[in-house]
Amino acid sequence: MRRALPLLLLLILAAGPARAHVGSPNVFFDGDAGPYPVRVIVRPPAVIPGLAEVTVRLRDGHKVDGVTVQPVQYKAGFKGAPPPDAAVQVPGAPDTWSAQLWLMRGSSYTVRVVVQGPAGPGEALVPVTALPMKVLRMDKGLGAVLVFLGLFLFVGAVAIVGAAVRESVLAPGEEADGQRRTRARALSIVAAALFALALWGGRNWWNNVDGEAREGIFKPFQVRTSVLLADGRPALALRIQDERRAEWSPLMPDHGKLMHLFLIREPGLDAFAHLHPVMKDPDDFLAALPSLPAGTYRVYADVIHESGFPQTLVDTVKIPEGTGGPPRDPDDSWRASAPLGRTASDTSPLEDGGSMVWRRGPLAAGRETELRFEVRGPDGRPAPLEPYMGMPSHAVIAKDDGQVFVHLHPMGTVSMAAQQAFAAKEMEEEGKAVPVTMPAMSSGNTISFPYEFPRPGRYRLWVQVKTGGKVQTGVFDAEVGNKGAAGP
Ligand SMILES: [Cu+2]
Repeated sequence: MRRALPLLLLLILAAGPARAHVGSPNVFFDGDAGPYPVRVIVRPPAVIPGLAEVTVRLRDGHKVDGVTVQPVQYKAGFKGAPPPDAAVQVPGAPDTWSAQLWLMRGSSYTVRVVVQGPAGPGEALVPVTALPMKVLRMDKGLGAVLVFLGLFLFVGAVAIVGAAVRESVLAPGEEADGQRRTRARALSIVAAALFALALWGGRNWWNNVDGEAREGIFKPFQVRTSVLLADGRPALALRIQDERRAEWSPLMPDHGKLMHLFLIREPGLDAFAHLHPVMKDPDDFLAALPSLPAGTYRVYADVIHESGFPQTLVDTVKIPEGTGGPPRDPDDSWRASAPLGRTASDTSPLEDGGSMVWRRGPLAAGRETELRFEVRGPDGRPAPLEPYMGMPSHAVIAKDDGQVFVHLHPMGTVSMAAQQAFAAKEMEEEGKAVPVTMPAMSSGNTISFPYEFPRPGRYRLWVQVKTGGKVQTGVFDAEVGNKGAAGP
């Protein structure tokens, strides 16, 4: 036992955290739980089933009596949800509560957050997508320990067979004769072969299970984009080519559009477009192309299913010279700018002669931050913001290598359409009307986005607002350091 203890300790240590970010999976929500303004952060697990970490912070420092969180899977509904878990007040941060939730299936969920306080209960729905994003790798040290233990068992089992054949029927102290020894040796070899066969079978079984897990890793729908002539001008055509299409629930509009398609020119990220393709048939989308410099563009198309499940469809497309013409959708917008790295300024000129200023704070990967911007008119005075597709602002953040793309709003990364889908379900099942957070427009000329850069590196940000009836896009670059590099 004394010898087993360090080994056991080694096993426990070796099984420590193995988490990596894929894309930008963490969910941010700035909104209200009834009378309480809250920020909810959900860090979904990378493997399913897995534990999601939920943080609920009272944004104006409210003192409340308790917070519960409950995972509600879309298909199972509110009736089929497990009972709510009580969140624990974080020591030293009385306005912050934290909890862990098991997400059992790859699906769209909402986390129902209920705050109990002096002003009564308040509820918020925070949509979260649980997806198997990776297969956990075995730690090398743990692997070595297991190989050693396996060898030990194998040799031990063969030795037991040999000893049993040789000595089990002998009286104590009696020596085995030559015939017994020979038989023991022969049967040891047979036993070793049988055990090896069993190991080989086990290996095949494991490879099957592992292969299934790898196939279960979520991949968005496959799409093919191309440029073709429609009504005499170049247009971007996107076709969904995926077997799963028929089994999944149909798409629903978010901010009033079925698809929000973003084009980002490679490699300098120096041209950007935010288009709203029109559905020609359930698998075909078409958008007239605005005037963009020719080149290779990354395509990111945001869609959301009626189950509240969002996807970003990804492709690349070559855009030729000679695009342009009036936008077919008045909410389409585009912007060309200097390549990544040459926009170090915190002030970005806007199309109308005004400017947008980034009130930049320290940026570190994996650390919650507030991206805050101010909009000024051509006269240098604060410019009042008008809603752009129902939001005070839309922002897109992309990493230079294409590995991170996120579309966010002042209310965070959650999709309003997903929130509404769950609110409608709650109304239907429980007759309870949960007000869906409507983004406040009262912020004057300032907007801020809750976010956490998933990994260090170079990023570009496009921040879109509407002033004077026109969409304006501010362009900023960010160098994101390692956690810990930016001070406490
Ligand atoms: Cu948006």
